[in-house]
Amino acid sequence: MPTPLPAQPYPYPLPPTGLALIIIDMQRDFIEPGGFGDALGNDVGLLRAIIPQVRALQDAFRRYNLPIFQTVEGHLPDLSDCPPSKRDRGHGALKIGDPGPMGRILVLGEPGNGIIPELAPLPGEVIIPKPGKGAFYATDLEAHLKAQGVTHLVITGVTTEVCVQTTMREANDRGYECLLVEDATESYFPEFKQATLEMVRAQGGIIGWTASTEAVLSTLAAQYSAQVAV
Ligand code: C5J
Repeated sequence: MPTPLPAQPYPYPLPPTGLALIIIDMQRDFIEPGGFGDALGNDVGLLRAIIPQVRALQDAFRRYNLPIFQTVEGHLPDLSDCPPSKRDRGHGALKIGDPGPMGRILVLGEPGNGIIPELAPLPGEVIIPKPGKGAFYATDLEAHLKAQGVTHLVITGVTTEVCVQTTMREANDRGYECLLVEDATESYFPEFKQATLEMVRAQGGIIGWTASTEAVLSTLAAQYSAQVAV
Protein backbone atom coordinates (compact mmCIF):
# COMPACT_ATOMS: atom_id res chain seq x y z
CA MET A 1 0.00 0.00 0.00
CA PRO A 2 1.36 3.47 -0.83
CA THR A 3 1.98 5.72 2.19
CA PRO A 4 0.62 9.28 1.80
CA LEU A 5 3.46 11.81 1.95
CA PRO A 6 2.35 15.37 2.91
CA ALA A 7 2.73 17.29 -0.35
CA GLN A 8 1.06 19.82 -2.62
CA PRO A 9 -1.43 19.80 -4.26
CA TYR A 10 -2.38 16.67 -2.28
CA PRO A 11 -0.52 13.79 -0.60
CA TYR A 12 2.00 11.96 -2.77
CA PRO A 13 1.50 8.18 -2.89
CA LEU A 14 4.87 6.89 -1.71
CA PRO A 15 5.09 3.37 -3.17
CA PRO A 16 6.32 0.26 -1.32
CA THR A 17 8.80 -0.33 -4.18
CA GLY A 18 9.87 1.56 -7.31
CA LEU A 19 11.11 4.81 -5.77
CA ALA A 20 14.36 6.51 -6.85
CA LEU A 21 16.17 9.76 -6.04
CA ILE A 22 17.28 11.97 -8.91
CA ILE A 23 19.95 14.60 -8.18
CA ILE A 24 20.32 17.00 -11.08
CA ASP A 25 23.63 18.68 -11.94
CA MET A 26 25.11 19.34 -8.49
CA GLN A 27 28.40 19.87 -10.32
CA ARG A 28 31.10 22.46 -9.78
CA ASP A 29 30.23 24.12 -13.14
CA PHE A 30 27.04 25.52 -11.63
CA ILE A 31 27.90 25.88 -7.94
CA GLU A 32 31.50 27.11 -7.76
CA PRO A 33 33.14 30.30 -9.05
CA GLY A 34 34.87 29.87 -12.41
CA GLY A 35 32.35 27.51 -14.00
CA PHE A 36 29.54 27.78 -16.54
CA GLY A 37 27.03 29.36 -14.15
CA ASP A 38 29.56 32.01 -13.12
CA ALA A 39 30.54 32.68 -16.76
CA LEU A 40 26.89 33.46 -17.48
CA GLY A 41 26.96 36.15 -14.79
CA ASN A 42 25.10 34.33 -12.01
CA ASP A 43 25.65 34.48 -8.24
CA VAL A 44 26.63 30.82 -7.90
CA GLY A 45 26.81 30.96 -4.10
CA LEU A 46 23.01 30.99 -3.97
CA LEU A 47 22.86 27.34 -4.99
CA ARG A 48 24.84 26.10 -1.99
CA ALA A 49 21.82 26.57 0.30
CA ILE A 50 20.34 23.22 -0.70
CA ILE A 51 23.43 21.07 -0.13
CA PRO A 52 22.42 19.90 3.40
CA GLN A 53 18.93 18.88 2.27
CA VAL A 54 20.17 17.03 -0.82
CA ARG A 55 22.77 15.29 1.35
CA ALA A 56 20.11 14.27 3.89
CA LEU A 57 17.99 12.75 1.11
CA GLN A 58 21.03 11.02 -0.37
CA ASP A 59 21.84 9.52 3.05
CA ALA A 60 18.25 8.35 3.53
CA PHE A 61 18.01 6.69 0.11
CA ARG A 62 21.31 4.94 0.81
CA ARG A 63 20.02 3.81 4.22
CA TYR A 64 16.90 2.26 2.68
CA ASN A 65 18.78 0.74 -0.29
CA LEU A 66 16.80 2.83 -2.77
CA PRO A 67 18.44 3.78 -6.09
CA ILE A 68 20.07 7.18 -6.58
CA PHE A 69 20.84 8.69 -9.98
CA GLN A 70 22.95 11.83 -10.33
CA THR A 71 23.28 13.75 -13.58
CA VAL A 72 25.97 16.08 -14.86
CA GLU A 73 25.43 18.41 -17.78
CA GLY A 74 28.41 18.27 -20.12
CA HIS A 75 29.70 17.69 -23.62
CA LEU A 76 32.21 15.47 -25.34
CA PRO A 77 35.67 17.09 -25.71
CA ASP A 78 35.11 17.57 -29.48
CA LEU A 79 31.72 19.24 -28.72
CA SER A 80 30.08 17.00 -31.35
CA ASP A 81 27.07 16.70 -29.02
CA CYS A 82 26.79 20.45 -28.42
CA PRO A 83 24.53 22.21 -30.90
CA PRO A 84 26.08 25.46 -32.15
CA SER A 85 22.92 27.20 -30.94
CA LYS A 86 23.78 26.19 -27.36
CA ARG A 87 27.44 27.18 -27.60
CA ASP A 88 26.70 30.52 -29.25
CA ARG A 89 23.78 31.58 -27.05
CA GLY A 90 24.25 34.55 -24.73
CA HIS A 91 27.15 36.83 -24.02
CA GLY A 92 28.96 34.86 -21.31
CA ALA A 93 32.56 35.63 -20.42
CA LEU A 94 33.46 32.06 -21.44
CA LYS A 95 31.66 29.75 -23.84
CA ILE A 96 31.16 25.98 -23.63
CA GLY A 97 34.50 24.31 -24.42
CA ASP A 98 36.64 27.35 -23.57
CA PRO A 99 39.44 26.86 -21.03
CA GLY A 100 38.51 28.23 -17.61
CA PRO A 101 39.79 28.08 -14.04
CA MET A 102 38.23 24.60 -13.55
CA GLY A 103 39.18 23.23 -16.97
CA ARG A 104 37.15 23.47 -20.16
CA ILE A 105 33.69 24.89 -19.54
CA LEU A 106 30.93 22.23 -19.40
CA VAL A 107 33.09 19.48 -20.90
CA LEU A 108 32.76 15.96 -19.51
CA GLY A 109 35.67 14.80 -17.38
CA GLU A 110 37.01 18.29 -16.65
CA PRO A 111 37.40 19.31 -12.96
CA GLY A 112 34.47 21.72 -13.24
CA ASN A 113 32.24 18.92 -14.45
CA GLY A 114 32.71 16.94 -11.24
CA ILE A 115 29.99 16.61 -8.63
CA ILE A 116 30.70 18.78 -5.57
CA PRO A 117 32.55 16.83 -2.85
CA GLU A 118 29.69 17.11 -0.35
CA LEU A 119 27.47 14.99 -2.65
CA ALA A 120 30.09 12.69 -4.16
CA PRO A 121 28.50 9.43 -5.32
CA LEU A 122 29.53 6.15 -3.72
CA PRO A 123 31.05 3.42 -5.88
CA GLY A 124 28.25 1.76 -7.86
CA GLU A 125 25.91 4.77 -7.82
CA VAL A 126 24.98 5.82 -11.34
CA ILE A 127 26.04 9.14 -12.86
CA ILE A 128 24.21 10.09 -16.06
CA PRO A 129 26.12 12.52 -18.33
CA LYS A 130 23.64 14.59 -20.29
CA PRO A 131 24.23 16.98 -23.19
CA GLY A 132 20.87 18.72 -22.80
CA LYS A 133 18.83 20.29 -20.06
CA GLY A 134 16.52 17.28 -19.65
CA ALA A 135 18.02 14.10 -18.17
CA PHE A 136 16.12 11.83 -20.60
CA TYR A 137 17.34 13.47 -23.82
CA ALA A 138 20.23 11.49 -25.40
CA THR A 139 20.95 9.51 -22.21
CA ASP A 140 20.36 6.01 -20.87
CA LEU A 141 18.47 7.21 -17.78
CA GLU A 142 15.18 5.64 -18.84
CA ALA A 143 16.85 2.28 -19.52
CA HIS A 144 18.33 2.36 -15.99
CA LEU A 145 14.94 3.23 -14.45
CA LYS A 146 13.17 0.46 -16.36
CA ALA A 147 15.83 -2.09 -15.47
CA GLN A 148 15.37 -1.28 -11.78
CA GLY A 149 11.57 -1.17 -11.88
CA VAL A 150 11.44 2.52 -10.94
CA THR A 151 8.02 4.19 -11.22
CA HIS A 152 8.28 7.10 -8.76
CA LEU A 153 10.93 9.84 -8.75
CA VAL A 154 11.98 12.21 -5.97
CA ILE A 155 13.69 15.05 -7.83
CA THR A 156 16.32 17.49 -6.48
CA GLY A 157 19.15 19.65 -7.76
CA VAL A 158 19.81 22.70 -9.92
CA THR A 159 18.63 24.81 -11.49
CA THR A 160 14.95 24.57 -10.69
CA GLU A 161 13.50 26.18 -13.79
CA VAL A 162 16.05 24.83 -16.28
CA CYS A 163 17.43 21.29 -15.92
CA VAL A 164 15.25 20.25 -12.99
CA GLN A 165 11.98 21.35 -14.51
CA THR A 166 12.89 20.04 -17.99
CA THR A 167 13.72 16.64 -16.49
CA MET A 168 10.52 16.57 -14.46
CA ARG A 169 8.42 17.34 -17.51
CA GLU A 170 10.20 14.65 -19.54
CA ALA A 171 9.63 12.15 -16.73
CA ASN A 172 5.98 13.11 -16.35
CA ASP A 173 5.38 12.55 -20.06
CA ARG A 174 6.91 9.10 -19.70
CA GLY A 175 4.49 8.17 -16.91
CA TYR A 176 6.70 8.62 -13.83
CA GLU A 177 5.07 9.96 -10.64
CA CYS A 178 7.34 12.89 -9.80
CA LEU A 179 7.86 14.74 -6.53
CA LEU A 180 10.00 17.90 -6.58
CA VAL A 181 11.60 18.65 -3.20
CA GLU A 182 11.03 22.33 -2.46
CA ASP A 183 14.09 23.02 -0.30
CA ALA A 184 16.38 20.61 -2.20
CA THR A 185 16.22 22.48 -5.50
CA GLU A 186 17.58 25.96 -6.20
CA SER A 187 17.81 28.63 -8.85
CA TYR A 188 19.93 31.70 -9.44
CA PHE A 189 16.56 33.48 -9.61
CA PRO A 190 14.36 32.99 -6.49
CA GLU A 191 11.27 34.14 -8.37
CA PHE A 192 11.83 31.51 -11.10
CA LYS A 193 12.13 28.80 -8.45
CA GLN A 194 8.88 29.89 -6.83
CA ALA A 195 7.10 30.04 -10.19
CA THR A 196 8.34 26.55 -11.08
CA LEU A 197 7.06 25.06 -7.82
CA GLU A 198 3.69 26.63 -8.48
CA MET A 199 3.59 25.51 -12.14
CA VAL A 200 4.39 21.92 -11.23
CA ARG A 201 1.62 21.55 -8.67
CA ALA A 202 -1.01 23.74 -10.38
CA GLN A 203 -4.09 22.24 -12.05
CA GLY A 204 -4.21 19.27 -9.69
CA GLY A 205 -0.51 18.46 -10.07
CA ILE A 206 -0.23 18.72 -13.82
CA ILE A 207 3.49 17.89 -13.70
CA GLY A 208 3.58 16.32 -10.22
CA TRP A 209 3.91 17.15 -6.56
CA THR A 210 6.10 19.32 -4.33
CA ALA A 211 7.02 18.65 -0.69
CA SER A 212 9.65 19.61 1.88
CA THR A 213 12.73 17.54 2.64
CA GLU A 214 11.41 17.00 6.16
CA ALA A 215 8.14 15.55 4.84
CA VAL A 216 10.04 13.22 2.49
CA LEU A 217 12.45 12.07 5.21
CA SER A 218 9.80 11.37 7.82
CA THR A 219 7.55 9.49 5.39
CA LEU A 220 10.50 7.51 4.03
CA ALA A 221 11.34 6.50 7.58
CA ALA A 222 7.77 5.42 8.27
CA GLN A 223 7.55 3.48 5.00
CA TYR A 224 10.95 1.87 4.64
CA SER A 225 12.70 1.49 7.99
CA ALA A 226 10.71 -1.66 8.76
CA GLN A 227 11.63 -3.13 5.35
CA VAL A 228 15.33 -2.49 6.01
CA ALA A 229 15.11 -3.92 9.54
CA VAL A 230 13.62 -7.21 8.26
C1 C5J B 1 21.59 25.31 -16.77
C2 C5J B 1 21.03 23.45 -15.36
N1 C5J B 1 20.97 26.18 -15.98
N2 C5J B 1 21.59 22.41 -14.76
N3 C5J B 1 21.69 24.01 -16.41
O1 C5J B 1 22.10 25.68 -17.80
O2 C5J B 1 19.98 23.92 -14.96
